[in-house]
Amino acid sequence: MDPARHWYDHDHTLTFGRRLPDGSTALRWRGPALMGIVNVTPDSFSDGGHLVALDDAVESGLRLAAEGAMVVDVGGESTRPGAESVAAAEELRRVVPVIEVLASRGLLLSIDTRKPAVAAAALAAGARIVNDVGGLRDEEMTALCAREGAPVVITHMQGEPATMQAAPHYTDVVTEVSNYLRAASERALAAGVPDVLIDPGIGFGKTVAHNLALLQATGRLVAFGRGVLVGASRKGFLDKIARVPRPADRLGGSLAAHLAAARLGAAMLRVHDVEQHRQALAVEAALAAGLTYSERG
Ligand code: HH2
Repeated sequence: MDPARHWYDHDHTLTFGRRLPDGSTALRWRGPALMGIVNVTPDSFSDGGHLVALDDAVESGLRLAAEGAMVVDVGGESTRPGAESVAAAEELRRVVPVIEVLASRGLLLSIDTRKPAVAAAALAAGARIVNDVGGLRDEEMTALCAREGAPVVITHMQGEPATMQAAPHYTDVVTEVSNYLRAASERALAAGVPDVLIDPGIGFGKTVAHNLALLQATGRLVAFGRGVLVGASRKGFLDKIARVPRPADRLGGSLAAHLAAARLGAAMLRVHDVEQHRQALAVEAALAAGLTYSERG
């Protein structure tokens, strides 16, 4: 981040290997952008439930975009601690129809998956960005994104979702996560992936202390010169700090964590509550601008 400029007017870019609908090959934005979350992860997936899930997912994607999400992230496998993995065929069945509809409505979509087969189908259906919480550990995923010209969100995760919260351990969490993200980005770019965002992976094999250290060190990741994505929305560490057992009640904690990351230069925030984050960022930016703030009408 350019130290001469405030976080709220820093320019960010994400480069694509294929043209976007407006003919450009780069997405440019100013200040922290919002990535809205659409989960297509129903517990049971009867045929009746499928239609309901499709309608709900499409409606929520459109709403998040209308509220100000620059990107809408569609996922068909929960990666919450303890979650079991889902077969690729099932994940595909969940996400592809949603992506087809939302892409046809002009939304910029990312596919949240660790599976190359799911990413390939999602890109073919109209998604543009791959959000790989597996952190591009799979070479097939790297090759696919290079071939398809899709930029990737590279996320750090220690272990696998089923067991990652059992006993997270680091000697120096910030250095280890930074080194991982730096090496993974360099590998991806050398393999032909057009661009990356890097993500410390809040809650992915981390204790409360690890998550706090990483949020506080957002600036160290920003200094690599790649956009930094932070996803703390409704995560379990907020409950441990502020005692909020129900994830849907964790908006206040999510906002506090994300505003801290924004002030330290995060380029994108992955959130469930787009409208409330848009408001909070607008006020935070106005306050930070202080006397230099001018009415925008
Ligand atoms: N967190 C979740 C899922 N995908 N992607 C990125 N880049 N960063 C994250 O922190 C991240 C992510 C959390 O997992 P899930 O269990 O799917 O819940 P939800 O998608 O509702 O946040």
